[in-house]
Amino acid sequence: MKRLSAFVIPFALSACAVTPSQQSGTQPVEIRFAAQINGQAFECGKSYSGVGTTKSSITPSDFRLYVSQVELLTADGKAVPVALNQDKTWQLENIALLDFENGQGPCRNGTPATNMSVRGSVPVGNYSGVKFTVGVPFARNHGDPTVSPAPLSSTAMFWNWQGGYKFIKFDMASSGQPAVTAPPAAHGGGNASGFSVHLGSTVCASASRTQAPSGCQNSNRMEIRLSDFNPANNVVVIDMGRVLANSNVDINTAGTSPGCMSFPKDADCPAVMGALGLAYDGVPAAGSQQLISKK
Ligand SMILES: [Cu+2]
Repeated sequence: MKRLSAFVIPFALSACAVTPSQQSGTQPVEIRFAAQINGQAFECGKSYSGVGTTKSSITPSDFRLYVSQVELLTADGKAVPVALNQDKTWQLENIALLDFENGQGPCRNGTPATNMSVRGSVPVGNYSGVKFTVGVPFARNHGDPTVSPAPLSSTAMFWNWQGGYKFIKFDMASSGQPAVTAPPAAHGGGNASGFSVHLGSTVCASASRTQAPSGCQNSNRMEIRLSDFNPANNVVVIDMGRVLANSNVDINTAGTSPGCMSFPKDADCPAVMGALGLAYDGVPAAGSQQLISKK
């Protein structure tokens, strides 16, 4: 009987002309992301004019971020998780790293590989929107990157056990703060020159920077929901120029991290955190987040 079944099974499969994904009732989905500065495509080392309150010219040197808990929305608003392809490079569990820098020019501290989409599958169905979080879930946010699987193995994207990962890492030089090689910030910011936007959890309760916390006062995760979004036709736009619109990127408040690295009591942060739609130093954001839209 065993020998017979070994012949029967392949025969049965070949007679049935469905693909493996149809058999399991799922369909593949790819959600594409485009990084921009005020509507222009992001490129390492390119100069962008008219940024911030001083209409500064900026030159970016890094742009990476984590997204997680990606879900598609049905017409009646139900959120259906996207099962991410576990590719051992960019996607782990429900977490994906988007990487828009290619290691060229001023992005030399980055990586040659880039990643501009999230890939996975959903149950067969009709979807009309997308929902995701910018950030790493708490349960995965305070581990050790040197022993974590990719994409949580990036030490460049990590502060320390206490703070966890940088959810967003955007670095740049500006007219007023040209790129110079400086030692990393005390907060572990890295690329400590120019004006940076590093988003992550802050005021995390643990005995020291090298111990995982029980929780964080400011989780600083961004919840994004885009309706009328069809992955086949639409792209998620991530525009740092819009986040910097009300910031003076030509100066840095003395004694604080370059730009805004989410930490409390940094005068460079209210305009940035507000544009991310996040409360800062106990003050709620005045409006909704400006970073993410669709086209
Ligand atoms: Cu890269």
